[in-house]
Amino acid sequence: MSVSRPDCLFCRIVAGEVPADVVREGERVVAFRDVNPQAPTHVLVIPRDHYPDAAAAGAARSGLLDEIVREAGEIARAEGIAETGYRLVFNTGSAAGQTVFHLHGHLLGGRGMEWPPG
Ligand code: DGP
Repeated sequence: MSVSRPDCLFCRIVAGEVPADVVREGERVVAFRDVNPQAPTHVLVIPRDHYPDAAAAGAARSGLLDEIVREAGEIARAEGIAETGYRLVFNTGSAAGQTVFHLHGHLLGGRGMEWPPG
């Protein structure tokens, strides 16, 4: 388990120090709308505890990845995108586009998507 980091933006959102459009809150995870949405639905699902990325949470056997995937599925249903399909992305490392180093799953949906991603 990792404690909250005062210098981490997403830890500050979890603590309520930085405002966010929260769509769901659980015991271990929080979900809020991305400030720069890339799709009609773009929600970030994050753990309350600080893990720098998905690999770190997996290595620690935190169980959080499972929880984030489940939570994303619930949000997708609530947003009406579960039927058509959605994408759940964990950018891991700067070369993959990660800019905030607190684990987060991007839940994206509400439009058609291409593969491979850019
Ligand atoms: P990534 O590039 O995978 O690390 O994604 C970080 C995402 O976080 C990016 O899509 C923009 C979003 N983001 C950055 N700062 C804020 C913020 O202050 N509030 C919200 N809601 N989202 C933010």
